[in-house]
Amino acid sequence: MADKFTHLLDRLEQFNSNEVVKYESNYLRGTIDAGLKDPVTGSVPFNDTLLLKFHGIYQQDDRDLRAERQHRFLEPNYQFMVRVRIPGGLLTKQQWIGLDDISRKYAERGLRITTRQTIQFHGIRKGNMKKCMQALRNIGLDTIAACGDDSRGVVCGGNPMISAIARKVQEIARHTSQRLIPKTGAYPEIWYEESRPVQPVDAEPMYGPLYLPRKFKVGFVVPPTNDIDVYGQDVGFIAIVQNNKLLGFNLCVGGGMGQIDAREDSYPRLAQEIGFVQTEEATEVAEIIMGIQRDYGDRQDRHQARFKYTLDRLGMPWFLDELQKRRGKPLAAAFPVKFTKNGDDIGWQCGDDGLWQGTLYIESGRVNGALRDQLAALLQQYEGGIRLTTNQNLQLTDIHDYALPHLKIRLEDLGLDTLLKPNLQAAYTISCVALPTCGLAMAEAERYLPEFLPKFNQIKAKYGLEKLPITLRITGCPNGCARPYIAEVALTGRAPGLYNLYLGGSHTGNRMAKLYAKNVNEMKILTILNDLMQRYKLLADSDEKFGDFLVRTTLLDEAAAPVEHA
Ligand code: SRM
Ligand code: SF4
Repeated sequence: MADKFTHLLDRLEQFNSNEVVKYESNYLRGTIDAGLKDPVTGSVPFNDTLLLKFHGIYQQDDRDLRAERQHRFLEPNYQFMVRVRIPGGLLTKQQWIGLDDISRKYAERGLRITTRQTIQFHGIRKGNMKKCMQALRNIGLDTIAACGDDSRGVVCGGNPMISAIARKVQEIARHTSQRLIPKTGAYPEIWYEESRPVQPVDAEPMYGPLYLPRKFKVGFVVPPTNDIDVYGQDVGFIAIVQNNKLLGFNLCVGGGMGQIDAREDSYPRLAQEIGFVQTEEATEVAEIIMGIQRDYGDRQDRHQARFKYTLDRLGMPWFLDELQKRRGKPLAAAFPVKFTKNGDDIGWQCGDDGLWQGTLYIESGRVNGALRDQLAALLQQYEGGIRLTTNQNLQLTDIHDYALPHLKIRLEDLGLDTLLKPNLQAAYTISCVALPTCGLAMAEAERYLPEFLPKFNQIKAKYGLEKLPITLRITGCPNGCARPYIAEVALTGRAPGLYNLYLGGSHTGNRMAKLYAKNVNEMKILTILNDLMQRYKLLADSDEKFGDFLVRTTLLDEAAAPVEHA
């Protein structure tokens, strides 16, 4: 095995400390098992916190309680976030019921639908971790590579319930996820307590003992809806459909949203379309590109380790050449592609197979309290499937004509019908988790959205813009978990109550937004938006999107040097 990776192992001494932790972990085992059994602390040793990520788990602590516990000389309120692997967001009804059950038994704050269409649990205690993971296995789910330096949950847009093409793309996304996950036996050993077979010589044939330099994200999308924000993925596949047949995919590479305000050499980046691959080549191409990033990604500086930086450092001609060498042939030319929208179609839709689906708006993806109970009650008499979206919403899928009237009545009886017709803006708005669980949050996001959104809507209403969809994203820090830098309007947290305001991304997610004002509070943000929407009302072309208007009328030039207001 090692031979395949000597080019990396020979340089281990030059690499950052995470690389050494991975190398010494015996393929992600570390001392995780022993740490879970230590009753003295609610935490696990530091190195194991790094390894746990590959198992889909983050050690966190409740930040609302930090100061008080410190004052009382107590250790932080340690708890774990568990992220499930649900490629393409597809679940059966039984799986949802199982997830709901896990959330009640082991988690706090219910279930959280993420911006990569999976479920996260928050607040799981160390002593419950194995039970949680085994309960997931019992419903046919796992958390492998949901976090960590590996290929993360593969996202798939285009709504597989609506067309045969999208269903095919969904299958490829699932297959790709399966192919790209680590193959180490550590996962079943630790979580399911399966006995350890003799370690194969090639324990990680694709990854090797150092895995990837950083996270790696793959997504599939079916135009005309760019619901997954394909240009924000490390590797994106855009379905090309002709005469109702899936020809293959335009390939785009090098997207990424993360940035650190303190580092000028960090930046969000749009993926570039570089060519076309046949349908049956997609998974292999994803694997090849992952291999290139494994071999050439920066393993010294983790802040420069994402694939987008590898591309910018080594150059696109180099990358295309390397890809061609590894594939044995060049890419075909990309097809012209047009996206016309983003977000989800909330409400009812009928697929080409005559089955219905209802998309429910879930604010910030949080399913807890009454909503969790209402959905649980609904599922008691429900025969369809479930799909989670990258806009944090939940779809009821595969509903036959004959079942629809009854389902509509049940939704009404349970008070869930309102989620099928929220305010239009809601469908274009997402926020990340942020406080109290996210260790990197500098400001509120999920808990701020319910305050901010009505105020945003009030301004829209003042200028009669209720029917104008504007992609709006809020994050608690610059990391960009709600993909803010491609939104028409975005707030990224800087400090409690203060945000950077980004404006002018395209509605379809293929143009970057620009930093308009730095460190602004709510009053300033609302004043700026009020001013811009007033101008939009007066000057916009008919059907012009808000982001396009800001760019066309060069209002964004004002931001050449973003205003600092703190
Ligand atoms: Fe994220 C780190 C939550 C999608 C970029 N993200 C985190 C952590 C794990 C914080 C940490 O490292 O300690 C957050 C856990 C919060 C919590 O308490 O749950 C977190 N990210 C999320 C989720 C749950 C946001 C949400 O509200 O839904 C999303 C889970 C997706 C999933 O199911 O896999 C989530 N994160 C994203 C996305 C969007 C996407 O992938 O489409 C991005 C931008 C795309 C990208 O990766 O470039 C994103 N998360 C980051 C980054 C910045 C990475 C970088 O390149 O610099 C971090 C920080 C890091 O990795 O160092 C981060
Ligand atoms: Fe946490 Fe920042 Fe991601 Fe929000 S954007 S979840 S605050 S890392």
